[in-house]
Amino acid sequence: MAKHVMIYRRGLPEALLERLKEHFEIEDFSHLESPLDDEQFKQALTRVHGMIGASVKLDRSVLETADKLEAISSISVGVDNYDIDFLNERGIVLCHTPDVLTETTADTAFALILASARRVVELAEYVKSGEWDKSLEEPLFGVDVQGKKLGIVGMGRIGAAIARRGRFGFNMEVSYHNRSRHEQYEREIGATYKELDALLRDSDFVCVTVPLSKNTEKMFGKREFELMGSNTIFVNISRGQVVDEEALIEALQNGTILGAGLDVFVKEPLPKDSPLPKLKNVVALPHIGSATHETRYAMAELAVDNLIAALNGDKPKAPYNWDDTKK
Ligand code: 8YV
Repeated sequence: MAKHVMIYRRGLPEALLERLKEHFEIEDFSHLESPLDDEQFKQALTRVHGMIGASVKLDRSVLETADKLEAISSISVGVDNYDIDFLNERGIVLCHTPDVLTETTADTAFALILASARRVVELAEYVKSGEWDKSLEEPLFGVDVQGKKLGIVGMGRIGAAIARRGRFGFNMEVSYHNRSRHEQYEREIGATYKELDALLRDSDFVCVTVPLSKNTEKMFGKREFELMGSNTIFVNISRGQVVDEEALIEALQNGTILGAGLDVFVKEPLPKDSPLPKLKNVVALPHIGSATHETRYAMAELAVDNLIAALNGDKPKAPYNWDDTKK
């Protein structure tokens, strides 16, 4: 009998759905905005061997009844929606989609750096609303990107791709902070390792790419924004929860920092009453990090390959918690 696979949140391109159908019985819940409240979804959890999707918090309480579950294939690189300890206890394989989204996500970071520094959104709005009636004067000038100091917090694959853009595309002086040093990036990109406080103090642009974990939750608060100072632009493409959002709003309103480019927020979609998108010194995007046609297809394709391999008992291309000793 074919194994059952659930698609939760985020539909798959037709060709990839067909591939899955060749191998498995599909239970498609991708149309639900809040699957966790759905009775049929809850019942299906007790039947499925595999799950594929993204952007739903599948913690212990949700998966408690998923007795047959062997593998989850997340269409994301971030794995903060999963309880890794629980998955390990149950021997459930978790796969994700690194590499294929690295360059696109780094492009998003750079779009935010440029848009914030040169006030692209604010000034495009100024033209659109018909306010442009004389040549631009100083109050509307931006700040340079090229030649400035770029500090990357979290030097993984995406951090390194941002660093390359800064160093080789914009002649920036790059420093980074990471749990461990990456001498390879230091050689290749000429990035300098710094302690976090020193990096925050010294950088014109602070770009955050750390994964969300207990250690990184609210890593950026009042103290960190004060260290950055009034000439610094803060860019976050990782997860909203790494920031104390109240402190960020205050820092932006008070001019403690110059501005922010934000792709991620504590609550997504951003609540309508959030002051963030209304602030002139904020460029806010709707979590577009990897959202291009090409990259989202590549992510879905890798996720499908991962799931087929995992449910066949083979090592997937991108497992997150694969235990070689057990297979
Ligand atoms: C996606 C991401 O938005 O891969 C990640 O971790 O944050 C983004 O690429 C994600 O798949 C959530 O839908």
